[in-house]
Amino acid sequence: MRLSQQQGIGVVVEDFDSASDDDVRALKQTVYREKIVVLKDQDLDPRGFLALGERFGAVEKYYEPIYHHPEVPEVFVSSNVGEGEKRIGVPKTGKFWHSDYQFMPRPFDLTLIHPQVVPSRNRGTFFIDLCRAYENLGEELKVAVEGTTATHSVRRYFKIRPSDVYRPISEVLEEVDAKTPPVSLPTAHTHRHTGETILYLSEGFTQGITDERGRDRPELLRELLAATGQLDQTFEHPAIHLQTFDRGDMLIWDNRSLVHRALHTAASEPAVSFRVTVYDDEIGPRS
Ligand code: 7UC
Ligand code: FE
Repeated sequence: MRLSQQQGIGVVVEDFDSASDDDVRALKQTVYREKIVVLKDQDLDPRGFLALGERFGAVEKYYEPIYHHPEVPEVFVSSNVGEGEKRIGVPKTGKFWHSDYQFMPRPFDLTLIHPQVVPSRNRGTFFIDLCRAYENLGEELKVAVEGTTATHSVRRYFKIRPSDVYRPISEVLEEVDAKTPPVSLPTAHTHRHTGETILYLSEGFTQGITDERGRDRPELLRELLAATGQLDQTFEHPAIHLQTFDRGDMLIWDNRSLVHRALHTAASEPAVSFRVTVYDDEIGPRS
């Protein structure tokens, strides 16, 4: 396994052997230390991709079937290709700051993305490190965050399914609220694998912050989102890292430390990517 540091966040990894337990362990430690790994020379079919994911922990299937790969439902498909019956997956996924399954009782530990059709321009994913964001908060904001709770929901970004056509919007929203009720976590909490403090909030999924007396603190949420860089419409905030990729790459990231946001090509060039998400219950030596 050969590592080379990237500009900003993450490392590029070459000569990784997924059959080697040592390599798998080393790679996992690298993901938690560096947050993003770009694994070169993969080219896996959906089954091979699932098998790779299973090397890192328990693969979790997405709760909404419209995203599933028809042959391997554990593979989540993001695609702007194909119409009607021929379509697989869902277009324009994740075009907002978020962490995967942030609105669920347990967000994923690791996300793996394997791009299939790579656009020639405007490709990549933006990332912000929320552990670094916590460290960089001023003393005053750190104190303000203490004892507060953040509430997360998919409500604003739940995608209407083909089967929802002609349903009353109120009924769809009731279903969303019943199936995925909002979840709450301490705004700043400890990363179970690294021991770092994460300022766990996102512009897309975090609907509010309350203080220890249960009072809503919308101005604090805004201030924190701005401090992390998530309100910067120009994407020039120094905390924002643009991760690009080529065909054959596999992106693996620490989904608890990072928020991300898809950069979808404006000129509708075809783009397809596969995703596998993992729960990692193996608590290794803290790196
Ligand atoms: O279509 C999408 O943007 C999917 C999003 C609502 N959830 C992705 C996830 O893993 O949380
Ligand atoms: Fe995502």
